[in-house]
Amino acid sequence: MKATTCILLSGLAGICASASTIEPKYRISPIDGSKIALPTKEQLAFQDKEIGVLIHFDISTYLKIDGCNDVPNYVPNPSLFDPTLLNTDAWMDSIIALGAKYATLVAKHNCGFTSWPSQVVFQNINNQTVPYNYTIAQSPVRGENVVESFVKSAEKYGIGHGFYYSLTVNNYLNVQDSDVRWNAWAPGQVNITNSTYDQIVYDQLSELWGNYGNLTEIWFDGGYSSSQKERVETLLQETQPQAVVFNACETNGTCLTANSIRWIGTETGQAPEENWSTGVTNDGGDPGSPYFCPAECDTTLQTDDRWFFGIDQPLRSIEEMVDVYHESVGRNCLLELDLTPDRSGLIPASYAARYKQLGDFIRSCYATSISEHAEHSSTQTGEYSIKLGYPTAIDRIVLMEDQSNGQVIRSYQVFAKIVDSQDANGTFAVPFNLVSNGTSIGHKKIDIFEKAITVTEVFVNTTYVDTPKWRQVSLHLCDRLAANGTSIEED
Ligand SMILES: *[C@@H]1O[C@H](CO)[C@@H](O)[C@H](O)[C@H]1NC(C)=O
Ligand SMILES: *[C@@H]1O[C@H](CO)[C@@H](O)[C@H](O)[C@H]1NC(C)=O
Ligand SMILES: *[C@@H]1O[C@H](CO)[C@@H](O)[C@H](O)[C@H]1NC(C)=O
Ligand SMILES: *[C@@H]1O[C@H](CO)[C@@H](O)[C@H](O)[C@H]1NC(C)=O
Ligand SMILES: *[C@@H]1O[C@H](CO)[C@@H](O)[C@H](O)[C@H]1NC(C)=O
Ligand SMILES: *[C@@H]1O[C@H](CO)[C@@H](O)[C@H](O)[C@H]1NC(C)=O
Ligand SMILES: *[C@@H]1O[C@H](CO)[C@@H](O)[C@H](O)[C@H]1NC(C)=O
Ligand SMILES: *[C@@H]1O[C@H](CO)[C@@H](O)[C@H](O)[C@H]1NC(C)=O
Ligand SMILES: *[C@@H]1O[C@H](CO)[C@@H](O)[C@H](O)[C@H]1NC(C)=O
Ligand SMILES: *[C@@H]1O[C@H](CO)[C@@H](O)[C@H](O)[C@H]1NC(C)=O
Ligand SMILES: CC(=O)N[C@H]1CO[C@H](CO)[C@@H](O)[C@@H]1O
Repeated sequence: MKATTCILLSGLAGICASASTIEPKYRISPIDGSKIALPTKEQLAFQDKEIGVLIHFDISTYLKIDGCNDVPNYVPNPSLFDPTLLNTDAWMDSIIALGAKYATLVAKHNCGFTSWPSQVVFQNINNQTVPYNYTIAQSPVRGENVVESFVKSAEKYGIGHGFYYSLTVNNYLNVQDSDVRWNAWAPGQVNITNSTYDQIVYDQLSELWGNYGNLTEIWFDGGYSSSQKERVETLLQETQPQAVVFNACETNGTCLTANSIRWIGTETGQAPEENWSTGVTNDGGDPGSPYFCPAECDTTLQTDDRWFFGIDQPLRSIEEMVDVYHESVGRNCLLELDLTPDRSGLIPASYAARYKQLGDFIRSCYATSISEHAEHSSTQTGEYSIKLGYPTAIDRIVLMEDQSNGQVIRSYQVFAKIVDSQDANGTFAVPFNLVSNGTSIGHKKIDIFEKAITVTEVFVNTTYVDTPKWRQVSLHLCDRLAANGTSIEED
């Protein structure tokens, strides 16, 4: 049952037409004169979070189809929304178990249903003032406010919170691609003008951005239209200047805010091997771009790119999710994993177990490093060395740049003195062997070697556009849990 392939429509940011108001910030390389894009402190703090969740819970949770995408005449009855065990603290248990540091809640998806009791009123086509009455207040759980409960829980658990609100589709208002359709009105829809639609968007964003504290992330699914841009930009500056905004840039660099985050271009959770913190296109980015704009890899735990809870929808295996971690966070991309409360309002137990399993793997492999007590040193020419006191088994390296003055490393090579007993012949006087190499490091790069090796020394060499500042270089041994495709059931 797979109706849509790309429910989030994330890549469609390029629909806004007004001129750029955000100038890129960069400095000039003292080495080759190239542009080095500079981050905002909010972007750096956001990249540090590494893992977040995108919570899909809405009237669509009660549908067979995965949300109101591509069904413009469908307005599900609000009486369907009936989470009898709703508890947003319970959501936080899974978020903490996964190791996520921020949570972005779908507050309004494409059906138009708002999971907070929106007080917005507007004029319909006959100039009557009517309420936006397609909200949780029209559902069986009237009196509840999912948005408010979620925010309180997130604050209680120390998780950054944000909102997803789609500006381009609203079935209740008969809107597709940011335009009110003139024909084909369907039951449950109200009749408005295009300018009324923009006003409703502005008023609802004012409620969301004005009443629920400082947001960590704002998620524009499919971007925003040219007629919406200016007021949205002003509201953003007035109410949430510190928020990072997903999909805030057009591919030519017209951005809503300097705190922009870009889409990686797929919903599989995989960044390209080479993925820069800079550039505004929906892919691996561009080391020469003057725009600092890190990528986010949004993906699902359920199979088939299913974002809302699906009855009997299988989950992706732990092996696949471990690969997703390495191909997102391990490739300088934020991992934003879908979190899927079911129709009761709770995270199903099997899902909760899988989130924890993934979090447990990440902690067991990366929370401590085998090289913590080794001798670390770096040079002014971009080299980094780790001398271990004794032959030590490792199977991977974690590289992190300090990007506060921009991402400067352009390529690297990792060498190790390997002393595996069958090769070493009792002497440590072995040469350095190349064990991994690559281009972009940025916030984090994880290289997993072909097999575990015993080493006495590891040496990293780089090319760069300014002397690198290392944040962390560490060695780890995690073996089977991390090998791509290796089954943990093989125990
Ligand atoms: C980006 O493209 C839009 C049209 O989509 C145009 O209005 C805007 O001026 C362009 N900005 C730049 C910086 O080229
Ligand atoms: C609604 O108000 C607008 C502007 O005041 C006017 O142009 C329009 O004719 C009115 N529509 C109806 C149906 O009265
Ligand atoms: C929504 O408001 C309209 C106009 O006031 C009204 O006709 C309709 O019955 C209301 N629907 C619900 C579910 O309250
Ligand atoms: C809204 O604008 C679009 C694009 O200009 C147009 O096709 C549509 O008819 C308009 N809708 C209404 C209700 O006027
Ligand atoms: C919406 O407005 C159009 C144009 O005025 C009209 O043809 C249609 O009947 C209206 N639909 C409803 C449900 O009011
Ligand atoms: C929200 O952020 C502003 C700065 O943008 C800060 O002054 C304010 O204290 C913050 N509020 C909370 C509740 O953290
Ligand atoms: C180990 O040492 C022996 C004796 O010197 C030599 O014949 C052999 O080739 C060495 N093996 C390796 C792998 O270097
Ligand atoms: C990594 O090393 C291989 C083998 O020497 C080489 O072909 C490749 O171009 C290198 N890649 C990078 C990004 O340096
Ligand atoms: C490190 O890179 C520099 C510059 O490319 C090069 O001169 C040097 O030989 C490299 N060192 C090693 C051990 O590869
Ligand atoms: C990693 O595993 C996936 C399936 O989970 C497979 O498609 C892919 O080819 C594997 N990659 C490598 C490098 O083994
Ligand atoms: C290895 C890889 O896929 N690199 C890609 C990184 O992103 C740039 C920009 O999209 C691509 O050109 C590279 O192919």
